[in-house]
Parts: sequence; structure tokens; C-alpha cells
Amino acid sequence: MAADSGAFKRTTITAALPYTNGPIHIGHLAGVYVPADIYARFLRLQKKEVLFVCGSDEHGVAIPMKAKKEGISPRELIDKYHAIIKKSFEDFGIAFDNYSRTSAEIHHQTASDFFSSLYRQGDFIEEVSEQLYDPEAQQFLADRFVVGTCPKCGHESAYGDQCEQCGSSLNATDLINPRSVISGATPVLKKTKHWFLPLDRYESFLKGWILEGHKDDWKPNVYGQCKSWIDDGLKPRAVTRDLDWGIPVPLKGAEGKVLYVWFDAPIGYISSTKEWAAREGQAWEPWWQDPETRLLHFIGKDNIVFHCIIFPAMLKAHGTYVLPDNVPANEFLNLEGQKLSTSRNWAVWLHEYLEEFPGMQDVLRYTLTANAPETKDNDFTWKDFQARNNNELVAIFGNFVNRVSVLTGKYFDSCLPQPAALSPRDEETLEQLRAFPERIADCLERFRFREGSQELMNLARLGNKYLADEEPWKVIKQDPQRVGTILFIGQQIAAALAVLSEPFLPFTSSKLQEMLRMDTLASPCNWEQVSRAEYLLPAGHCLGEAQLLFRKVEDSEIQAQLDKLEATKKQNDMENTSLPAQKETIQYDDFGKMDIRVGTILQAEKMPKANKLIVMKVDTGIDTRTIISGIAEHFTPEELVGKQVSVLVNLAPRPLRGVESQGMILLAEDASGKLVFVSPEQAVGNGAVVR
Ligand code: B3M
Ligand code: ZN
Repeated sequence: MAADSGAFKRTTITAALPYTNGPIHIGHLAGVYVPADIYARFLRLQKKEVLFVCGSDEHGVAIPMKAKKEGISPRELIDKYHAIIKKSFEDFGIAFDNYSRTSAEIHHQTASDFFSSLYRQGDFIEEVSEQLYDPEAQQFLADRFVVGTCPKCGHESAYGDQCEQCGSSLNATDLINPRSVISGATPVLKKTKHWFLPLDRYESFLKGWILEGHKDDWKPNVYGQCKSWIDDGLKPRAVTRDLDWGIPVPLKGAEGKVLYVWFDAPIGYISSTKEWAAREGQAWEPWWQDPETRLLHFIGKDNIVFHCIIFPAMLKAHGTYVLPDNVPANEFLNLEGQKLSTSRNWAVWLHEYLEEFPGMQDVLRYTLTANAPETKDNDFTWKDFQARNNNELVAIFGNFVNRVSVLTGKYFDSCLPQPAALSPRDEETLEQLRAFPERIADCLERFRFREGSQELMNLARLGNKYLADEEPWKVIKQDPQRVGTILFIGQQIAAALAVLSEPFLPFTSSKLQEMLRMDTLASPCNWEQVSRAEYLLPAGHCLGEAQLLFRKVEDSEIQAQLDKLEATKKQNDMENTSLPAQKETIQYDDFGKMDIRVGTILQAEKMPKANKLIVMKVDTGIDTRTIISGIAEHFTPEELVGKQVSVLVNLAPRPLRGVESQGMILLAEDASGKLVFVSPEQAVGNGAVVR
């Protein structure tokens, strides 16, 4: 039943396993890993029992596909990206208790056993169907391994599941002139046996559990997707594939078949837990099997059906597992108005960000949280990044901490003075401060991370306003003791910020805790104490050296990022408009037959009632003749007159709209469709022979 973390003994948090077919970018961070990490840290700070697991998803047809593209083996590919991804997570402070990978032995064993259990219980149905098969390579072809002409738009290299030119989703059997990516052979249909999870058997369970049980606590986007899947009627889903990359199907007669990647991947959460437990000398079972465990899956919206319907059906079928209590899936993040895309390189890659903004992980974490795609798709813009940094982190949070620490240093040698009697305003400020843990917790328990980050900023605002109103820099002249009290209160706010910012800004939090020397306190500060303790820092407590928490981001840095994206856009445009392939070989004689001369355009005018045509008089050196060319959309008649161009003069004349064209002017067209004349690089006499 729906409840917050308080009603459970422990919480198992999973974050979607990233595919090792590329590095990770801001979309992954914003959608899944930052919110999951904030939540895990938030529970840990409250001393709750929590386990946060993840790992690399290294199976599926995308892996051998990508490996082929990069010219390496699938094993080399997964090793490469597993290392890059793991490092990005560490760099950004995503504090998993364990980060595993699905190529690990323990995972192969766990997934294989899971399949065998369901098989033994009779939870699968077997079905023989016809699939495309490469007779040369002697293997079945996944959709992505078949290319051919798109039946909708004629694009010649559409994939078996989708045409990237017109975006239509296709069936591999619809392609005209299909060929195997592996051998180039024409695929044939061949019978093959597969195992299916009959989701229809779980319909009434899913209806009760989700549609009735989680109507109010699951996010509307998640609930809505589940409802439409269930309402559409659930069908059996194949959980095996004909592929040579993955976990072998543990059955006799299933040689050459592997588990479908979406069958094994979510089991990866369990394997990762087992790996952690073995290392820590703990039991893994309570985290998955004790009914008092709360299971949470953090994912992106494209993974909803797998985590809310298919995996729960698997867990339910198995019989000994708890079901997810919530699946707080996010929508998508765009970048500067366009969909993030690995293949089009439209992304901010985490490893590149860190090279360009070293030490600024928290700024990205904060920006992505403050602007998280929680309820709808959202846009990341560099201008917004700069504004969040300069106007919030620098101007509010950093500025407050800096002012209070500079003043404490200046007037009290960086040791907290004994406060005098508190004014009503002081009392009220402390009262407000004590309310923040609950205010932030209330947001986080409802997975409203954006709101939570804004509440944190409000705490810094409280501090700034207090200082601005109390004006210790003015009061110091007549009442130094009062200034001691003001700064004492100010430092309590700084300490609260140090604690409460930890889930959102872990690097900043630890810098600030160091500055405040919180490690030397008799009882270390935690979430609860911010609301319970009379004071977080006692009088007489001495502070460490002040550090800069945030720095301003300059316009030039933002411009550099925008320029980089602009270059990517240009690159993509170039690649989209491909150059035609080289024509058939010809002999010298074929070329020698052409008589190409340099000529000068003497006159030019648009052909009446023809949009594209221009009629020209050209001096070819041998005569003056009329030539018609379809270039009116590219040039105005005025800019043509006086130009020296190359003319094919012995082309048979042909009539166009009643006027005879007596030759052809040569033009070069690049990949983007731009037209230029093929002109001599310096003036030369008309009639000069081009050869
Ligand atoms: N690797 C898909 C993705 O990255 C997939 C998630 C698996 S979670 C079990 O979108
Ligand atoms: Zn198409």
C-alpha cells in the first residue's frame, strides 16, 4: 500500500541500468541518477536503512551492433563504456552502494536461475514462429540487423524496425529489397521456437495492484501509461531471442538462443544486491523478499512498461519477491529545444562537461534538479544553466555563506561568540530554520525534487534576508555584542545549509562542513537535529578556513558551449544530405567526346511563366548562343551577366518551352544543395578548351 519511507523497515532503491553502448549525458543524469541519488542520500541522512544499487546493462542487440560500428568486439565495447559510465557516476557523486554489470558471473547465474524457476513452474508458453534468417551467416536476424528500402519514403538504408529518414516504425518483413547487415545476403523466413511470458495471465493482478492500489501515490504520467497498457489488453511477450550475445537460455534445445535483454536487465538489480551483500558479509534476501522492504525504481519514461508491468509480473510469478512500491519515472530532458541524441551527438556528455567546468559537478546537479523533467519534458539551456549558477548558487547560497564567514572572521576571529538575549526576530528566524527539514522532506517524499531544491534555496534566502535586515556591518560601531548574536544565528543557518544541501549538492555540503569544522562537533549534525537541536554550532566553536563554494559563469563560457552545439548542428546537416555515390567507370574516349569551353554570359533573363528557368546569351569564343538553365532559384539574372563559366558546347540542342537551348553550363552542387559555377580561377579568353 502507498506510504512514505517511514512506514517501512528498509528501502531498496534501484536506478535504471545504463546501456554500455555509449557514454552518459545530462538526460540520463536529470531523469534518473540525480533524483535517485538525492533520495538515497536523504534517507541515509535520516539514518534510515537504505540500499542503492545499479550497474551496466551489457546485453541486447544494440551492443554487437555498436561494436560492429566501432570495429571492436562486443566484449571490448562493454568494457570501454562500463569504465567510462562508472567513472562519470563517481565523478558526479552518484553514491551507489554497488555498481555492478550484467556481464558479471553472478548476474548470469541469477538471471539464468530466475528463468529456470519460472520455466519449472510452467509460467512460460512456447511458440514457434517465422523469423528472418541470414542463410550465409547462418543466424537469425534481429530487426536492427536487416536493412532495406523503406516502403514509405524510399530511403535505401532503412532498418528492420525503423526508417531513420521518415521516422516510420517498420516490420523487418516490410522492407523492399531486404539484406542482412552481417553478410549482405537476402534474408529468408525460417521457423524458430521461443518462450513467452503470458502477460494476459497477470491482468487481474495488475489491475488490482496498480489501477486500484496505486491510483493516488504513483505519478500521473506513470499511472497513465500503465492504465493504457492494461486497458489495451496484455499479450504474451517473448523473453528469449535468437542471438549470440547475452545469457544463454538454460534449456535443452535452446542452443543459440539467449534471454531477451529486458528479461535479464531488471534482474540485474537483484544481482547487484547479491554482489554488495557478498562483499559486505550481509544477507541480500531482506532487500528483496522481506514484505517490510520498500522497493523503488528510478527510471526514465521509456522504461515504464518494463518496470511497472513486465518485471512485476516476473516477480509475482516467481513468488518470493516484493513488488515495487513506487516507480517515480521522469519525462525527457531536451537540449536547447532539441531531443537529446547519442547518434547525432546532441548532448552534453558528462566527461566533457567536467573537462570544461572542472569541480563544478554540483552546479550541473543543481541545474538539472531545479529544472527536472518531473511532470513534462523539459529543456536544458546553457543560458538557464548560467542563470541558475550566477543568480542562485553564487548570488544567494554562496553569497550568504561568504558574508557570514567573512564577518565572523573580521569581528570574532572566526570563533562563534556567546549570543546575548535573542530578539523576537532571532527567535522567529531560528523557528523558520527548524521547519526546513520537514519542508524539504515533504517534497522529497513525494518525489518533488525541483520543489525540494527550491526550498533549500529558500533557506539561503532566509539567511540573506536576516543579514540584510540586521545589518551587522552597521551595528558593529555601537553594539558589538549584538553583532555577536547576529553572526551566531547566521552561522546556525550556514550549518543547516551544510546539512540539508547534502542530498542535492554533496560536494558543496562537504566543503561547507569542512569550513564550519563540523567534524569536530561533539555530536555530528544530521537531518533531524536541524529541527530538534537548540543550536547546531555551540558558542566558542572555531571555524576553518573560508573556501569559495561557487564561482560566476561568464558569458564567454556559455557562448563557447553554444558554438560547440552549433558546430554539431552543421555537422549533422552535412551528414543528412549525402553526396551521390560515384558513377560507373568510363573510358578516356567517353570523356574526350565532350567539348567544354570557357564562355562569358552576356545577357540573362527569367523565362516568362517558368519559375526555375533563366535564358542566357553566352559568348563561347566560337559563337554567341542561347542557353537555358534551371537556376532561377539560385541566382538572379543580374548577378549572372559578365560571369565566365564552363560550357558543354557540343551537347545536342533541345527545345525548352519553345526556345532552343544550345549547350549546357556546368555547375557544382555540394551535399547541402548549394550551387556554384565551375569557372576558370582567373580570366581567360572565351573559347579556351577545358580538358
Ligand atoms: N538499459 C534502457 C535504458 O537505458 C535500459 C534500462 C534497463 S533497466 C533494467 O533506457
Ligand atoms: Zn522512410
